[in-house]
Amino acid sequence: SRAADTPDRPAGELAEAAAAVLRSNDNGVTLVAAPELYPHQWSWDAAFISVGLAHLSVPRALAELSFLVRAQWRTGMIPHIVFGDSGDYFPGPRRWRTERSPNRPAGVATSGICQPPVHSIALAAIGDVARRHGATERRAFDEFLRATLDSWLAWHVWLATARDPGETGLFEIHHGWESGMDNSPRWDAPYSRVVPGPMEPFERRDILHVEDINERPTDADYRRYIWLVDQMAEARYDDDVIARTIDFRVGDVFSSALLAQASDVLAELAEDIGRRSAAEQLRTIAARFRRGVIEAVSPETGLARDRDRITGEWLSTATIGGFAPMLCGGDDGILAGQRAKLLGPDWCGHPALRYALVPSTSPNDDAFQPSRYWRGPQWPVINWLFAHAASARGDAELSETLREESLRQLSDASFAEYYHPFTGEPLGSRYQSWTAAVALDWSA
Ligand code: 9WN
Repeated sequence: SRAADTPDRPAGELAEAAAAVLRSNDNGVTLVAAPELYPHQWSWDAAFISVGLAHLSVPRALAELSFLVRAQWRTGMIPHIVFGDSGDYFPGPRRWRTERSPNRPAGVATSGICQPPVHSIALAAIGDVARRHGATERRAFDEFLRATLDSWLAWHVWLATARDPGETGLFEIHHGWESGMDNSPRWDAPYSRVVPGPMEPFERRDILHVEDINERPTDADYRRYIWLVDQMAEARYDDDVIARTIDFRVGDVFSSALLAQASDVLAELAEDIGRRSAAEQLRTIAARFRRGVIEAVSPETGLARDRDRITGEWLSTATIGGFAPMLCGGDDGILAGQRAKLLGPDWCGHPALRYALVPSTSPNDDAFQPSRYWRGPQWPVINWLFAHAASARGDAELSETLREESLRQLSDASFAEYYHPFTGEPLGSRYQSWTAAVALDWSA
């Protein structure tokens, strides 16, 4: 275990508190993403959560991923929500209407879209913990890997085909929720062109579970979110029909970088168990998306850009999406420039920041809003992703800086969903599972 005491709370105590959150968010079957706001299993949350759980029990961590894999669609898609039996969340299964699709999984209710493909990154991290824990956990990990490799492969292949049929190297998302960064300014321009028509009324539930509704997306945002859900239900979740008819089609640079990174990691795991041709297939996917990410870097700003597929426009708001190359690599010059920028005054080095961590939007960008969700606040899981990728690249200095600053931020033990970048105040949900999970990984 690493030696690191935070000024406010010793790492051991923080780890204990984080473990207690994970235990209390376990509903006996799966971990809810958050006790009140998100009472179901979310796809990318489950990946981060499983990394935290591995420190408590590798089999429990693997069970979390099994539960998710059981909900995989016949197309290969891993759905963004796996619904439990109860829980006050909108939109629930009744609005998603995924029963209209012949490709939905049997015996489990899910949403009909995906989230960023971080699962193999988590899987490899669990493998590292399993190796340290000894033969029994190592064996459990190997068995799980053999049993699920084809599922993870199918998931990556689906993203690379259904979502990037033209082999552009950026896969397409059809909803801001698919990016995991729902109302990020990344999506302002494409969402401005989504104009909802008459629709079945709905009632938001999210605003009942936060202290201040200004920490959440607006009602106008939600109308667009649900409009897109209705469009997909109308298309019976047929990938080809959706690609032709949906009002939101954007090449997502951050998720494409994660796909490249995760495909490389999964290729290594595949090799470990003698699956050579799977490994080769995954390396081809990794190479395509790494290229796509590097090609998306703006020569003017040095930041990577998303691309609106309907208008062809590059989207260049200064958000965390811009640092996608720092996840997947691919060009040393670009990486060196990005590293300097990340630590500079527009980002982690901004003088007003309470903790030197990556804010979701640059405080110097016009779209920046310090307490509204993905428009400014700092998200611990995102900082974990950057720290983890830096460490894998051999940049221990960056990885340690982000870890130490994050542990200071997290030392209030509120395990908030996101934090005010200037005051350090916890925002959104409290006792959010993935926040507890990364706190545990950083302090275990
Ligand atoms: C919609 C669960 C999820 C995260 C997302 C985050 C938020 C949902 C919502 O919560 O999104 O999927 O209702 O706002 O944006 O990244 O996975 O924690």
